[in-house]
Amino acid sequence: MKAKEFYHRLNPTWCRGCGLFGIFDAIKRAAAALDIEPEDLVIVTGIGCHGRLNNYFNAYGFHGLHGRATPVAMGIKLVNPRLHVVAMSGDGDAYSIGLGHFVHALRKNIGLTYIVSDNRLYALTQGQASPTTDFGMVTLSTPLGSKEYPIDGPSLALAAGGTFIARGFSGEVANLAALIERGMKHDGFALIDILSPCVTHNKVNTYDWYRDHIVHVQDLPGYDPKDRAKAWESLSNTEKLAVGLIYEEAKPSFEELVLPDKERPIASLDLKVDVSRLRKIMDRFR
Ligand SMILES: Cc1ncc(C[n+]2csc(CCOP(=O)(O)OP(=O)(O)O)c2C)c(N)n1
Ligand code: SF4
Repeated sequence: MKAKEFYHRLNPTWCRGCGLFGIFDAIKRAAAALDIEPEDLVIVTGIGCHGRLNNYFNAYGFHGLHGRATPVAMGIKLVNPRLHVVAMSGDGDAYSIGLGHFVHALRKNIGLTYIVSDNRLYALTQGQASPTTDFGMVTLSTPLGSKEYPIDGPSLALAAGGTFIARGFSGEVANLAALIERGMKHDGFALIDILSPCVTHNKVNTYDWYRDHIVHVQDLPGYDPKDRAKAWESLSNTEKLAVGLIYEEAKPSFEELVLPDKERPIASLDLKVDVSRLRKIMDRFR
């Protein structure tokens, strides 16, 4: 497969220079490197600028409700675990309205690749503060500077029992594609949180700002992504944001534990439905 085979005829409408272009490119490169056929790939998105992404893929897509990318993706994965299911959110979609779903998907270790485009604000709605907005930052909804302390997706993921936790930067597409490829191969829930500039509404966290504020974990002496203590240490550094594969652990995935046969989609099982019972229930609500 070539990355271009995943291109759809529609051209992205994102602003010129948006970090979402780098993410888009990296997902396609990862899917091509894994030789995934377009019909075996599903992209599920939430609501936001990131939510346009599934429209530009030559693959299956589902544009869900705000904050609901993970539950939709979980449903798809459980019904047909042979599919590669990539869920995509913004920082608002994932860490604000979708936070409960995020934490439960993590603890279940369900086999999704979850990509969060973190531009540190709500972009589609014109730049309000989000849960990852820096303290003191002036946004459309915080004209006097945000008075809330930000939260960090990868740290939350580690606390919730995440088994694959990575952070990428949309300005480093080759590294990002390699991280996504690894995440797609992971057996269980893989979070790839991506530092991704919104060139229109966020004039603080720019490409140059990120380049000055990131550290690649593979450059840290003795870094081992299997070492939980090292992962905490790297995530605790708020001056230099840890980028790369931060933590990885082998644990059975949810679908492996709950499905009778991972290779046989639920859709193909002979699940006997008692139609008369169903009708009775429906009649009660007519
Ligand atoms: C239930 C619900 N609440 C609020 C909105 C309005 N809304 C649309 S997009 C959005 C935030 C988008 O921010 P984020 O998820 O970070 O995505 P981005 O646009 O930055 O990619 C909000 C609040 C909505 N569509 N649905
Ligand atoms: S508003 Fe920001 S996040 Fe949305 S497309 Fe433009 S640059 Fe990208």
